[in-house]
Amino acid sequence: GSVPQEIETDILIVGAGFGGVYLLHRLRDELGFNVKCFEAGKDLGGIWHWNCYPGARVDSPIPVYEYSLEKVWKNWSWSCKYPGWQELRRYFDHVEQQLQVKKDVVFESAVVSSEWDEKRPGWTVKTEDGKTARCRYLILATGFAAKRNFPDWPGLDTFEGAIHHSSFWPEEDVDVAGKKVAVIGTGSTGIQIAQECAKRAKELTVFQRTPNLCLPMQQASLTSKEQEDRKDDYEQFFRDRKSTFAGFPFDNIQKNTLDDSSEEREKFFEQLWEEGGFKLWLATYKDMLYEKEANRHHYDFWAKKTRARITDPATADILAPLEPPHAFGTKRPSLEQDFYEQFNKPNVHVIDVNKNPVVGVRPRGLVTADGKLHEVDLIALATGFDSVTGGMMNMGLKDIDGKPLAEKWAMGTWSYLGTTCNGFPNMFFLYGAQGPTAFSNGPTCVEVQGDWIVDSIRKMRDESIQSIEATREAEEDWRRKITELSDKTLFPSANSWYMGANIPGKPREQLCYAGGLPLYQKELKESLDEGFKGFVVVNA
Ligand code: NA7
Repeated sequence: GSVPQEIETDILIVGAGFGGVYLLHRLRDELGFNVKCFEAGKDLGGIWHWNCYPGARVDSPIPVYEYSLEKVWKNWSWSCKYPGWQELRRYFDHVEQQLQVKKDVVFESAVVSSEWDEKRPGWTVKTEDGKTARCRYLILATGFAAKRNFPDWPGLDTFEGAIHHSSFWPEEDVDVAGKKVAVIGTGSTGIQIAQECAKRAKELTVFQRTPNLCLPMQQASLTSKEQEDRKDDYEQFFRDRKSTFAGFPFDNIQKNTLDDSSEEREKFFEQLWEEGGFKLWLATYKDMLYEKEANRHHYDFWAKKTRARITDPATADILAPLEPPHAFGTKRPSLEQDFYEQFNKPNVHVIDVNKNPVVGVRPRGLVTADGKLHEVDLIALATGFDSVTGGMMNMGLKDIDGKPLAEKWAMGTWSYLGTTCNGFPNMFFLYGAQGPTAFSNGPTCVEVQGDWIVDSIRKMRDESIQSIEATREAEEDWRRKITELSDKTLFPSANSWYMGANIPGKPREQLCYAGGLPLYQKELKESLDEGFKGFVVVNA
């Protein structure tokens, strides 16, 4: 049907991924609010709408990586532990069938401005194509990867082959068979693209800046029967999921790395390796992310296991060097299946762009500092995002005094609870800055934060509160907590997107809450229980 150019609604959500859809459903169907959603893409799914590059697959196993809503899980089953993007898209089709959210989502509507209107009071939000929405509450569910990062190489636009950023891959499948492919970047995305393309391309060259300390996925197919048999425990499972540090059904053990003998340690590491996924990262000794020596034991085990899979020693030195490029787990490890074995093929190469950087692009390929032209037909840019803060700073949000958020955050990030900002009354966000975002499973995190947003809005309605606005002091306190929690860990020592260090010129700071979900939920609860502690409350 036709979409009105002027929308009036109680609540406007931006983004229809995991977070946005959850909130739309709860606020509309449970609380009875009038809710609308602007979504830049053409369908539900957020990152799973955008990610259709070859090999795109989730790195958290189901049922951790799904909604806890019974209506959704009760008649859904997956084909495997770590589903690919096609299946995640089908999941969102199923979500739609169960929740009917689409009638309230306006697609292809990228938000370009948002201003506070003191008279109503509320927000006026505009989209690129001229639509306007007026709302009392504004919720940003735009995720941590809404702004792409491109290399600034001279000549990029002169390239005559195909060039695609991972999050903007063409809908129609790009066939790499018989083609020479370059993959730039080895984050989670680059690893997946390379692993997949190596099996079909004529030649594959991976341009690696930092080795990814990949963990074994241990993928497995699943039957519906197996899943149905477990469903009696799902309610408990989803409750437990919120009670661990990272929102997974496991946690680090209450032991330090050096408490065990080297034989015991080796045995334990082997077990975590066999179980696979993030276990060596998140179900290991409790001091791994805090103590250098403990961390080094993890790295050495990882390097030993990984080097054994790579036949050429020079290649092994690039992909899995003996000296750690950064402390283990201080950058996001990707999950792989047979990534390392690909480099044992004669047509698959890796180039260390730290030693030999790309200096420019020519019509037929990439030129490295040693003067070599690497001729390719397709460049896959897996160069990531202006993560966590970039998306929110890129949508024209202004505070009550008309000051852009991009200006407020130019020298560093300030929020309260990772869900609200001073100067932005009745605006909430989730899975973004200063929340548990980078250090927690997405669906768990958005439900934790989403539930708090729902509870807050319900409380405001029940108590006739017109607006809440985080105080500047509360923001300063929160920022201090973010920094203190992070400074105890080894995270600040790595050049990661967690630290804003992947984008030239971006302030170096911890962008996420490193205290774990239980402590985070305590903070959220405390603010609500103490009558919006840390907020200025205006009664209607
Ligand atoms: P990431 O994790 O930010 O990875 C981007 C990769 O691209 C990373 O290896 C970067 O190296 C590399 N990069 C970035 N710019 C360049 C240039 N100019 N030259 C060479 N290499 C470059 O993004 P992903 O999309 O893989 O993953 C994002 C998140 O999605 C991931 O963490 C999961 O949570 C899911 P660097 O490491 O900075 O040296």
